[in-house]
Amino acid sequence: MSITILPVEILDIITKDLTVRDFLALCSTCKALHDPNIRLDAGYWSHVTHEQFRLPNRPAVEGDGRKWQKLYRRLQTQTSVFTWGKSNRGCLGRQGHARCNPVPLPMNNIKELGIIADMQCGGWSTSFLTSRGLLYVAGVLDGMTAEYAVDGVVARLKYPASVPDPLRRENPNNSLVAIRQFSSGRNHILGLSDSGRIWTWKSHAEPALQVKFLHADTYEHRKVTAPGAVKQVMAGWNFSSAYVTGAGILLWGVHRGHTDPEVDTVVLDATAVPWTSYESARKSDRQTAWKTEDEEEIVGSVVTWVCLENYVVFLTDIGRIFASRVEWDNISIVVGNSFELRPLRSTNPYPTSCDVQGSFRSFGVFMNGSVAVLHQDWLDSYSHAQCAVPPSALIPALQQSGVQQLAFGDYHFHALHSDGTITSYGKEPSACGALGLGGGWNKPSRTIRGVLNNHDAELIPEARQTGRRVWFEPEKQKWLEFLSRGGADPDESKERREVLKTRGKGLVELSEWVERRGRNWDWFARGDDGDGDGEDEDGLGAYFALSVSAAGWSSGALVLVNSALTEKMAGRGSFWESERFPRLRLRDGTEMAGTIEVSEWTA
Ligand SMILES: *[C@@H]1O[C@H](CO)[C@@H](O)[C@H](O)[C@H]1NC(C)=O
Ligand SMILES: *[C@@H]1O[C@H](CO)[C@@H](O)[C@H](O)[C@H]1NC(C)=O
Ligand SMILES: *[C@@H]1O[C@H](CO)[C@@H](O)[C@H](O)[C@H]1NC(C)=O
Ligand SMILES: CC(=O)N[C@H]1CO[C@H](CO)[C@@H](O)[C@@H]1O
Repeated sequence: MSITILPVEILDIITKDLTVRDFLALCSTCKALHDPNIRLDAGYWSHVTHEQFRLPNRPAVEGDGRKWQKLYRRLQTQTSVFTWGKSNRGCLGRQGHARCNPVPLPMNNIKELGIIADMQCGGWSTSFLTSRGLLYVAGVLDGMTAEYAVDGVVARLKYPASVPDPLRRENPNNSLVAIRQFSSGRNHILGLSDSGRIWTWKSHAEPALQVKFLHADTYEHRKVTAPGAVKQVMAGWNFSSAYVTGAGILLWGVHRGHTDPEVDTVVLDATAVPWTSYESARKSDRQTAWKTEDEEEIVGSVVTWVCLENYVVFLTDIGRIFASRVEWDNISIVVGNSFELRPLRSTNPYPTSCDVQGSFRSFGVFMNGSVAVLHQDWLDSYSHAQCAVPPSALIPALQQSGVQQLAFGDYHFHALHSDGTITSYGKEPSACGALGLGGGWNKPSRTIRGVLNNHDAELIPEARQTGRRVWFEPEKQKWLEFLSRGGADPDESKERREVLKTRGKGLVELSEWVERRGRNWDWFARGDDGDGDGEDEDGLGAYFALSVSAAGWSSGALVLVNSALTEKMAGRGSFWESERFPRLRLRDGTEMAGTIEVSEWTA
């Protein structure tokens, strides 16, 4: 019997244990194994990419083997963290205290830390995980305290003296401290180690505490399917949670106030969220394992969940979404009954790419390519009156547009799409730049993107149709300034540019035109030479975002930067300098003022 007749799923199990070098060697042994179905198998490449770089697993993420292989290659050298929005106690990880930071810029001093696997924003911090399992933070965890950090400096999170220093990789106990997955709340961080231990931090200056539970045993070095294994941790606005196999989602308040340096563990009284402990069992007894005790509801087993300010919302493996209200009794958590959010139930019995993501007061539900964005107020109304999903939840730009991740700040949010782009929605308090759409504070270069600067800044509602992308290219910012000052012929465009002041008729079309032009930037920047000289051979472009995060009034993204391409583009200089301020035909059929020809729209 030949190995090549095995189905791909079986081959996956065999190849999973191979290093990339061995896998490639295997694939080059014969023609049958060199077949793209095997050589570019999505199962293998996504597994090895996640394992080796500690990339977080998100249910909504899909990709073919080719994409995963490209990511695998580029992750080795190209990760960078960009931040924007309000600079608050050093959370942007760069120097300076500008009140408005609408242009995404890379964080200082993180190149030498190695490959970045994940990044998240907290209320006053940006934290990130490296592929070695080390956690770092810029800013301070709790801005309600007198804690300060040095601007532009990142601190490595500390551990108690009783466990090894995670920098010493050769220590056999390193799995106790190397972080596999982490989560940032507003003012604290939770980490789950390779061994399955939960750590909690409340300050970058103090060592972590290990978390144990009074009424649920947890065990390390176990398969995640074994009872007592910790599968995932999730930090909420002001509480913590973990999924413990057999016990379900456990909640506890943020632990504060230990001063004894000898103490390395806290034992907490956690509260289980009802209906979250059912396990998916073997096919034959699936149904019984999945049902509530009184057999009233079929729940399924938890795939993932989010912690909002007042709710926990969880997704199960049969594509159903449930919510439970979180109440406080002084500092203890009391959790209400779980109830299904029926309007979110898929009409398809086998929905794909299901996920739920969110924080603070908003969350998004992903189901087979469509995404609903909801506020926790809707959960209040639904629990009283079973109301339908409001039509405004279905933002056109987020439907069937490959959304893989949503990240919510207090008033703004972002979507990460499968092509590595990020779009922005909502508003910026104090016009702080949290949308990341570039331009200068209160300048036409912001208005031209559809950001209306008053005391707060808000995106025009029409931008929800196609979205407004965050631009990482420095040249695009220069182009924005150039264009909004009038382009090549400021006198000729004077009358047309009035729309940037009046914000009246024509602004919708103008900002959409600028958006489309920006989306085709790589093509313009490279010109017509079509030399195919290989800088972008993987087709991921100059900037490819792997994840996005937001909290409060700021945001960040983990981005792969192809420096060969960025240098090439920068080398082309201001190739746009003969460009005029566009003259557009408007939706009502009229044309903008001016004498030049009506501008073409980019596809
Ligand atoms: C590893 O941890 C165990 C249990 O905590 C301890 O007994 C042992 O001394 C540790 N080994 C090292 C090398 O730190
Ligand atoms: C809340 O709990 C803390 C700590 O247990 C206690 O000191 C305080 O008195 C409690 N407050 C109320 C209002 O019960
Ligand atoms: C957590 O936040 C909620 C909602 O803002 C608040 O009602 C509650 O008192 C907070 N709990 C603690 C312990 O701070
Ligand atoms: C199972 C299912 O409903 N799949 C659909 C998901 O959405 C894509 C894109 O719209 C459809 O092509 C699939 O049929």
